[in-house]
Amino acid sequence: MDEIVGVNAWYNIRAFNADNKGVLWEHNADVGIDAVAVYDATGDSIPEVIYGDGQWGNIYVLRGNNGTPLWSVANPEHGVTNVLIGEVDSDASLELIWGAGHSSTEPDYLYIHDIDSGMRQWQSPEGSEGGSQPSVLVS
Ligand SMILES: [Ca+2]
Ligand SMILES: [Ca+2]
Ligand SMILES: [Ca+2]
Repeated sequence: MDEIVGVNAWYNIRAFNADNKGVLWEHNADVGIDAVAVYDATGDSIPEVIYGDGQWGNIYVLRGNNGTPLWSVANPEHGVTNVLIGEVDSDASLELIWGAGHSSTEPDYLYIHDIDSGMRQWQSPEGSEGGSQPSVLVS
């Protein structure tokens, strides 16, 4: 069964059944939603829904088939520019990557979090402030 994930103006994520357009599940955010993406975060080929709070808060991972929260990571900066999950360092563990700080006057950062260890693996150095948003390429 295919699913469609939609974000409803800031506070609400809904997943729809792509066949009959019925609502599969719904998730209400606490602080507002800045970025949403769909990736497999657990390595089982079943997609999860990833979203980031609109202000200081967390990145959350929800089960794609029923919206159950799996885990979250604290975001040390303001807002989430974008979020993705990929294997970026060939260590056989997936990474969660997000950009933050774009919506504040403080510097912007790019964070890489190792999912298996639950530890932050990398953060972009100070001084990356500027108009351009961070970008990542994952092959
Ligand atoms: Ca999965
Ligand atoms: Ca990795
Ligand atoms: Ca890693």
